[in-house]
Amino acid sequence: MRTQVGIVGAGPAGLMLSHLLARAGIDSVIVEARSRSYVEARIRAGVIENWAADLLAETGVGARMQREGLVHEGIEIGLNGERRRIDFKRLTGRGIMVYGQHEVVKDLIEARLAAGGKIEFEISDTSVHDFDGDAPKIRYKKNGEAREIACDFIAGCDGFHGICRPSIPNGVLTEYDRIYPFGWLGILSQSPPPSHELIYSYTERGFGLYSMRSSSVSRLYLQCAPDEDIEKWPDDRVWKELKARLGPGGDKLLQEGKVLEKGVTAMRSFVVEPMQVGRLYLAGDAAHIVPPTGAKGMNLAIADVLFFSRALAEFYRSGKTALLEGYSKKCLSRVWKAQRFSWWMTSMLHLNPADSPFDRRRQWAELDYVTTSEAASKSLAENYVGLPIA
Ligand code: FAS
Ligand code: PHB
Repeated sequence: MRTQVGIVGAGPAGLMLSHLLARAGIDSVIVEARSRSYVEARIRAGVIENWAADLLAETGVGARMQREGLVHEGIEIGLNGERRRIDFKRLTGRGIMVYGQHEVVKDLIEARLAAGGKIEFEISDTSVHDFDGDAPKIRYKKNGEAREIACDFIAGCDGFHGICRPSIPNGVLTEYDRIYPFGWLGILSQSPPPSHELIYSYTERGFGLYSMRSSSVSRLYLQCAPDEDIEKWPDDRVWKELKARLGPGGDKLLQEGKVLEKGVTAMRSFVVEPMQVGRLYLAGDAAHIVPPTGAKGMNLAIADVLFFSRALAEFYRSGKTALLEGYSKKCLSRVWKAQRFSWWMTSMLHLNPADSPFDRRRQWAELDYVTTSEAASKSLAENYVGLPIA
């Protein structure tokens, strides 16, 4: 098989890249290890930055998001139960879209297949070759049959545990990594959220996040140990702790319901530099991971592939390679700002077991400052809704 751009991975990065390339008249093929039903059911991110929601809508894949998504104009930060609102609309003129990542994936898959796009699901033994030249190849197996895609470029959109980044020879990449001493225990529940906006709740018991997918489906998280044993968290214990981390009166605020999904996610900050080697370009989680406190993961993936699609469009239109050569620098400028914000939100809101009493007082002062200062809350707001996409 031959195509212009071979894409490994049908997550938000790979699917959005294929969609943007198709709109530029550039052919691509996606190879995906999992089944369509698996990737469409994988519950992950929930917040779409303002510019990304506009991009989905402007490029024709945002209709259901605009119908079913929730436009939020702020969040609340809880300080041991006292909730203080950060008014995004007043501070930045913009809001966010709350719409599950798995819904975005469904919309993109449907759009790609309807447009005749090629997505090979349930493949195995993926490998990438010859990306140091101008005729790279992707090899894989489908139903046990060996196949090969000859292409001009390979997009490594295969996430943190994919094969593209590890296929780059030793000594080329520099890795930056920070592991956090806590994780999140998350549930998806058939129950109404405690508020119509997200609550990021700091308490002396630990952090709690109260998000949602609709007015009747909640997405709720508890700070826990990074290797927390989920077996020790039956539903009633999860509900009890979620209520406690809303502060006094939390038991009246949070209604219980059927738990549809439960899982523990560890937390890390990770970046590789550069994000391109020869004709292999890394995008999304294949190149960087952020702790989810800043709701940046999926949004960074979409930004990476927007930049890559512009670079490819310039190349195929004019033969110019300036944007291709500048891909990594362009992406990393945004990635590192999102890393900073995600680290800051995570450090400000979570109880770090290594913290001293001084650290706890300093942390409280930071929360108090951010929620009462116009300048500080504006800084949080502009990062949360999404820095301008140039
Ligand atoms: P993805 O990991 O989404 O997609 C990569 C795709 O490549 C997958 O479909 C995978 O099956 C495929 N693949 C991997 N290896 C392959 C191979 N060898 N051959 C073919 N295909 C292969 N972000 C937030 O903002 N908020 C959150 O609450 C949040 N929660 C998360 C929870 C979990 C458990 C995880 C792991 C991540 C979470 N994230 C969250 C981050 C997440 O949303 C990512 O940022 C987002 O999925 C990035 O999209 P992609 O880069 O496309 O990578
Ligand atoms: C979610 O709704 O899954 C979500 C929202 C905000 C975050 C992380 C996750 O910071």
